[in-house]
Amino acid sequence: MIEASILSPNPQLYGNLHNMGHNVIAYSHDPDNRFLEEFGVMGDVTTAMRDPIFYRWHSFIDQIFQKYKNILPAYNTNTQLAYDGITVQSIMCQMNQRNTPANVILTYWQRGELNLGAGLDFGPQGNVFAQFTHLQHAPFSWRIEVNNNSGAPRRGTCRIFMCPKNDERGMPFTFRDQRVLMIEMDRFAVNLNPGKYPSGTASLRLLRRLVRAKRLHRRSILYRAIIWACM
Ligand SMILES: [Cu+2]
Repeated sequence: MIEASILSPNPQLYGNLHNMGHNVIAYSHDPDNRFLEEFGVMGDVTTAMRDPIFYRWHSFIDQIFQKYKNILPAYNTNTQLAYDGITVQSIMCQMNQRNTPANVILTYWQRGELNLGAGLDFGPQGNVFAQFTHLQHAPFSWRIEVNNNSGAPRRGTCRIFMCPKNDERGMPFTFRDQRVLMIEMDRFAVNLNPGKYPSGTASLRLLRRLVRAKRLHRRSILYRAIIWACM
């Protein structure tokens, strides 16, 4: 099994490829634990991204899914992907300031400071501050015009993805290549009353959801699998 969780049946038989890869790498310096070494950063979801092999391992897991999906028949866009009576008229994003152009978002570098004191188990006790520079973006909203022609209230899940249109030579991507480069920007449930109306959502919603999930994960290892699957 590639993405096992505590709910998976017969774990001894089906295994747990993604998570076991983390564990094997995390114990590669002391495989049979004869030196009683602690596990490396790949063994914990809060630190795994600090090891460069994290990205190689996740790419490998993604490729297994993509190889499998490539052998499946294409979805039928009428019967499997459409939502009867619901049509999206338009979608755009706009920064949360007056007179800003449509579909332009602003990113910039931001200096931050982090207290690493609680995460270090060597050296003197106390605060250890690290300064770092990270990518930030100006707040923006989505504006999605949706038409509900079904005559009844409907409920749906809105999922927004961002992906590059052109490759490094400026040539348009084929959809087959493009779809594996998509990043999920937001996901939320909506109630759609009959008629036509725009809906707007804050771009930070997804970030907040992830932060909440990470807090919950400390209490439940089920969330560990979910967060890893999201990364
Ligand atoms: Cu992983």
